[in-house]
Amino acid sequence: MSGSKINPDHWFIEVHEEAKVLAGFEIEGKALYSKPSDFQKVEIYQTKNHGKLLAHDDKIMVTEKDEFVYHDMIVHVPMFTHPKPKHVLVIGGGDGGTVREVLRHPSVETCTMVEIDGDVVEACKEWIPKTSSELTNPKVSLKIQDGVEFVKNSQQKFDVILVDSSDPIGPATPLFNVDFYKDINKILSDDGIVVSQAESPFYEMNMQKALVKIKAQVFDKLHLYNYINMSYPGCLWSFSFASRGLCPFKDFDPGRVTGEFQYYNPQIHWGAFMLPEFQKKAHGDALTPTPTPFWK
Ligand code: SPD
Repeated sequence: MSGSKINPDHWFIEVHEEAKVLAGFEIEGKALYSKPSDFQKVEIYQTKNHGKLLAHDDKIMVTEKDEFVYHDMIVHVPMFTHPKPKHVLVIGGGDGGTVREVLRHPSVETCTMVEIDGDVVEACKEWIPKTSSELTNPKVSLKIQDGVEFVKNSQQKFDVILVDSSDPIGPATPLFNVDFYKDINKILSDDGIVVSQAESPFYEMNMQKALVKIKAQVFDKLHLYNYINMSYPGCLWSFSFASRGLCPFKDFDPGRVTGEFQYYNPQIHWGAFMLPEFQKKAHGDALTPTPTPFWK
């Protein structure tokens, strides 16, 4: 493959302007879906080797081939830490992959998904059933509305809240704000957990630090954990885990992990929280310390 000529018309390319790197996928034909919604440009392509690809404003959100990594990690880490998550809130996540994984946990009674952009949901229902198939499940209450407004006004309490946002540009910008997390804290049950998409430690460290600073002001416990996303620039990406008390190590019982996953397992659950030195240093003491390793 090296040295082959690329015809840009046959590729979907996400350029990271600052880092001067790109992520690219060879595509078949024209876009399956391409429309400016009220909030952003929404596109779906058929790639040659990664299944369908969803992009918002030229940023890759999911590809069918590796979406399982992102969705396993945003969902199963908190859901297997919480002893019995019954009520789950997903903010964003219009492709449906997060909801799909939430519903694999039998303790779940309700899953509320609040997505600002109804066009993303409709496009994914039509073109990406692999992620959107569970959006019509009777346990799901799908609300097309602003997640910021929803958390401000909701009277309901949630055991696990998953902020499955796009990058902090366009409609997701207010989801990277301290007031949003203060409102989230008000609707979190006493043993609740909040996990948020926390960007790339390689190329978006400033955004990651800003998010950590915000969540540290609101929550007692705050960790970052990493996952490998082959479709996003830089490949190493993070989620942040915050809670009023539940700990992803002490309160995690590997014996509760049942079901077959393509990425998640109890070893990954632990290992994902072991951060590389550059990332630990960047966050200093803003994060809750991880346990002493077993070899000390
Ligand atoms: N640059 C991509 C940031 C993460 C986007 N969220 C993906 C949504 C998957 N449900």
